[in-house]
Amino acid sequence: MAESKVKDAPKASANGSKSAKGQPSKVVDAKTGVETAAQPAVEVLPAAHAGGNNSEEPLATSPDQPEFSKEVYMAWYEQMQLMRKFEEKAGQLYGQQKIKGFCHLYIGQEACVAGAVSALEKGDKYITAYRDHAHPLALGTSPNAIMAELFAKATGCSKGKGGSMHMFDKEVGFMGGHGIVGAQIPMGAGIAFAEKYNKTGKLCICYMGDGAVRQGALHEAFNMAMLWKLPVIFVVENNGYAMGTSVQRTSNVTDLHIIAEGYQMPNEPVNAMNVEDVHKAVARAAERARSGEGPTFLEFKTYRYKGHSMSDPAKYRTKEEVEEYRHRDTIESVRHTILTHNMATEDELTAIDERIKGRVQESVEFAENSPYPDASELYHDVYVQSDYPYIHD
Ligand SMILES: Cc1ncc(C[n+]2csc(CCOP(=O)(O)OP(=O)(O)O)c2C)c(N)n1
Ligand SMILES: [Mg+2]
Repeated sequence: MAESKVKDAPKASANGSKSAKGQPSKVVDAKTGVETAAQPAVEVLPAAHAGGNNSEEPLATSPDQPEFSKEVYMAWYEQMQLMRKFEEKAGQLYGQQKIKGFCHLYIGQEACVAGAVSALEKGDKYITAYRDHAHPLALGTSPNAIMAELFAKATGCSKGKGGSMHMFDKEVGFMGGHGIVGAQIPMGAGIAFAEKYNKTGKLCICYMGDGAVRQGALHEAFNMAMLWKLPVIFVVENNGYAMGTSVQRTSNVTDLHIIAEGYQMPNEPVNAMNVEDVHKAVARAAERARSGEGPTFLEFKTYRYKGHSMSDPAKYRTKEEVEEYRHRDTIESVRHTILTHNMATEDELTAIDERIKGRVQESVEFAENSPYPDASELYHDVYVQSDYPYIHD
């Protein structure tokens, strides 16, 4: 078994019967006999998800006793701060028209990736939609290569031909950013099939947005993934909106994880403003996948602070709603835990912040000084098969 990215991160228990808090991780429905993941108590979330105002609630991550080691909290802090600072800079550069085309920022959703990376192993595969800068950053792709991709430069991780929505880095297990809503769902199942077929012991975690669960392909993929017990973790990042349309306006079912019930697929909601909860849920699902029990569907209840893309002024939601989520910001929560439990001092965290800002600035300089791809690149990487017979000059 390859080691976990964050070494001290606790794994789910070996027999799979208990969660990190000692709660059962599976429940059996008395009527149907169907075994599903236990539904841990998920904190009631603010307006976009529950229609309530919880602004008086404390920060998401400030337990009396930290559940994870100092190394884990520090790794989460660094990873999420890198994602945040990188994207803040990308947003600025987009405003200056140095980055063109589409650009969808992940700001606010960082825990969805950081908590998964700490729970999974090297060699596991990740696939997502077009909101895809954070995944490779957390997996270890050089920020230079990601920034260069945003600049459409030849040194980018997709050779400057993918742009913001189509980051790829096979070396770290990142199987891409995908622009067609829901397209990555059957691909995620396919990757998991390959892992099972090749007996690698690895799994695929497949992210999608709340808008994507309306795609027919999801149902076909869920059916086959359950039938063949594929090692896949499907994750819906329910950030409350698909572009400007709220979940409530598009679906009778607003607790999206229960969509999996039709396939008897274990599923659970997760408060994804809390990186610890994300880690624990992914660890439970990974254990299930690796032990041959098949897929899990996790609903990450999360929020994006910015508009859908850079061209969205986000007039469909109130400032108060955004503020409610900012109040439970995942990076601030981890920072709070680190300081409260003397894992690091303010000065040490400030030094980390400065180092990250320097790293981001370095990536901008690298991108600016890199060349654009040569015109001949147009014909490369279109098909895997180099002698594909249907390409004509
Ligand atoms: C098949 C398809 N239909 C429509 C679009 C246009 N489109 C791009 S993003 C988007 C909304 C998706 O929202 P969601 O899945 O919730 O993801 P989020 O942006 O919130 O991360 C739509 C409809 C598309 N890219 N692909
Ligand atoms: Mg959404």
